[in-house]
Amino acid sequence: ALRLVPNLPDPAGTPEALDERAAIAQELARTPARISAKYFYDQRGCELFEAITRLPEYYPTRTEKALLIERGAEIAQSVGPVTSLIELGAGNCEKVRLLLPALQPRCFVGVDIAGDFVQGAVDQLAQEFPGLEVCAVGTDITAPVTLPAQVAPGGRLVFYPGSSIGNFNPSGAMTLLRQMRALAGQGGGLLIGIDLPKATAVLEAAYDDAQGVTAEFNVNALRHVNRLLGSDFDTSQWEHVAFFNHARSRIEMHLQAREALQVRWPGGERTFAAGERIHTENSYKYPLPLFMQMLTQAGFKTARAWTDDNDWFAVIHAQA
Ligand code: AVI
Repeated sequence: ALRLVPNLPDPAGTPEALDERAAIAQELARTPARISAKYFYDQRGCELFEAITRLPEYYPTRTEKALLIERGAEIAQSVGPVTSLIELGAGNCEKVRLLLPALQPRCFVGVDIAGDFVQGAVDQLAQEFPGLEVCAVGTDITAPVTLPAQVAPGGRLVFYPGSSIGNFNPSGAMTLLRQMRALAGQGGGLLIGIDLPKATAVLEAAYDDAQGVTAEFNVNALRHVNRLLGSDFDTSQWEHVAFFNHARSRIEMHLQAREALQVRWPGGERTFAAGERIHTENSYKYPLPLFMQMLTQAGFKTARAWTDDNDWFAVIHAQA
């Protein structure tokens, strides 16, 4: 197994870490305050997200996995021969296991902002699939991803499952789609999962589960920010809020102050009124025809989609 993790997280005190702290503080100081959804994913956040994917209310993961299993042969036929399979936001590399037997790539690259977490996952994958070259790249996928030199330019399939594209705003999603087309290169492709609009009650339950795992996932971002920024958020003062914004076709997650409070960090502070919110995440639900148009606009040549019987989720193969 090839071990390679460029762009490791910056130790505190480097210019990058200072920039990051300044960016977090700036977002906290605005009204409404924001915390980027990328701060969900510290070690505990990754574990909580895994727990979310197993919740009865959180339909996207199991619906997508069922599609990859049941339509796997058709998907593999549409995709054709693959040399390098590159998964963005690979996390625990669970879904790619469903594709590896049919696609038989020579090399698997797991890219994730949580570098250590994805390194562990690709190491595990290498043990399960002898002969598969693996590597982990710890980076924020919103910047163009630099692949290790060992990854051949031809025969690439970029895999972006889980409907994570929905966590970007539409213009950010378009930028990302263009970057993914560039990463796939001439003759390559993209296999992407997207969550589709559906009954509000189904959507809202998926983001506000009865066991409170999503609430804990949301609140955990405050602990992560406390470590990065040196802030003193008290998690018991914050409540999880999730709802579907129809006008924008997106689930919104917020943290709402249970009481009037103050948060301090080195070089800054702010007060929150009781009921004031910090916006932590959007999860856009694109109608399939609209998303197909976005793929065309991003320069993909053809696209084919597979959906489940309820039309809740789609897996799409687009040719770069
Ligand atoms: C990672 N992403 C696709 C998840 C979603 O459904 O938007 C993140 C998530 N947030 C709350 N639950 C899950």
